[in-house]
Amino acid sequence: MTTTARKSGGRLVVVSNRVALPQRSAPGGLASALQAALRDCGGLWFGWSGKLAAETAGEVHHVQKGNVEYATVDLSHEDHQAYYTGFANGALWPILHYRPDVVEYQRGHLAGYMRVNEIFAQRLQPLVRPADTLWIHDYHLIPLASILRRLGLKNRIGFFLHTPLPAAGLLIALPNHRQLLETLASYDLIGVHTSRDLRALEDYFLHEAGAAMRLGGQLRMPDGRLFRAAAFPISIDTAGVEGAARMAASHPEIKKLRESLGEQALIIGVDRLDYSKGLPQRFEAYGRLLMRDPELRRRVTFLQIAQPSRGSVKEYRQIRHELERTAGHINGQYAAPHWVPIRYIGKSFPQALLMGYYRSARVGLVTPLRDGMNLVAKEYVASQDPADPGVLVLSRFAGAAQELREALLVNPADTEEVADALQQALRMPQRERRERWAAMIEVLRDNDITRWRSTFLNVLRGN
Ligand code: GDG
Repeated sequence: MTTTARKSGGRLVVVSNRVALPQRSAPGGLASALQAALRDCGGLWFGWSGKLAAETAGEVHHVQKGNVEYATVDLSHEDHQAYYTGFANGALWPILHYRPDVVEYQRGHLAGYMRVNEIFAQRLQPLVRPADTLWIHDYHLIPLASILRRLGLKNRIGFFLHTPLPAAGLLIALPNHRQLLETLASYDLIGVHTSRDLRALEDYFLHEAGAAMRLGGQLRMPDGRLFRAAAFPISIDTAGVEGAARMAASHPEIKKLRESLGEQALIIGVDRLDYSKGLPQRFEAYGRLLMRDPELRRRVTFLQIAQPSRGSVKEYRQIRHELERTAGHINGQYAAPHWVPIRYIGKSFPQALLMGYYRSARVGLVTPLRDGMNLVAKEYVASQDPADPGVLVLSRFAGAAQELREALLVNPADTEEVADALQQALRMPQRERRERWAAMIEVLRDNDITRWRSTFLNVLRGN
């Protein structure tokens, strides 16, 4: 990718709702991968500054670091409310995660979402050069390419959806879905995580938007516009995570955790606090395990790290209270003076420490009701000690389940099944743990985050 990109002379322009500015410390795997892609051929990262101001995009803030420029704009309070809280996270996120019951649709929110996309496009357009390739990320920015095309941009533009995509039968529950989703046809390439998401996308375009499938997999819209869609399963910096987890073993915080556990086996969950992550069901499954397997009591501890997110959306505040209540309930029922069944922590930790926590855990419990990919599942696997690896219990409805076939796959809504899997994981002999882990780490070493971004950009650039 890199040599071809350099030859073509074009820069990469990444657009996402939030921008990982270079002065901020230790960006996550995706942000580092995008930064690396930008450095490869020089580029621009454009998006929201994360700040609220009197006016949306009154001015564009520029930061230059090496050959990469960061350009960010502020949002007005009203636009943030409509675009981000209202439409993106109040309507789109739930529908994309198969939760039409949670959708709070308002025409004014859709209008605000379209308005912010329009302003983003207006501010971005003068910064783009003719040979640049644009890569736009996620559900906040679906209509961006269609507006940029209207403003005259002829560049190659790709889109990657980080969430799942439900079948057309569900997507049509979103009011005005065609007004929004048909704008996807303005991209040259649409990337999704899995073949299931891809089928859903094709189904929508073939049966709702009047598109036709052409030989070679391109879709053709009734107005003649051609575009391509494909699955690109996102991944992690596998070697980086393996190294960080090895290093973390000697970190004082990790040692403290291990000492506090003594002989107990650790089950770990790490999630952004979100109703799509299946946390209440996970707690219930763990409670069930303790109820029916008294032998395990005091021999196991469940550590759940749940970083708060999107506090401006009502459902996120509700789930936080629900979890605190459930954890308290289970602890109240089973705890002993020297043992607490659930350690629930509602804050975030540095990445390096997380990898150490993963490595200390006999079981990684990753049970979202729906998840585009779920990078925690992949990080858990890559963090394990090859000589004595833990077991991944993984929801079938995480995109990661398509690749990590040797995990113990469960339906997260079936709390009996999850409790069974926990029992199996806690008693699994080392030989079997090693075999399962070896198969999974091979997948992750083969498809890491560098492979993901270079494959996407190669297809987009037609290399
Ligand atoms: C979206 C899609 C898709 C978690 N807690 C802390 C922390 N994390 C890091 C993890 C991991 C990342 O955040 C979470 O990624 P996930 O993939 O698990 O989930 P989402 O945030 O919902 O991501 C998802 C992803 O986009 C990529 O396309 O896989 O399906 O929903 O890397 O390690 N990081 C730090 N402190 C924490 O407490 N520093």
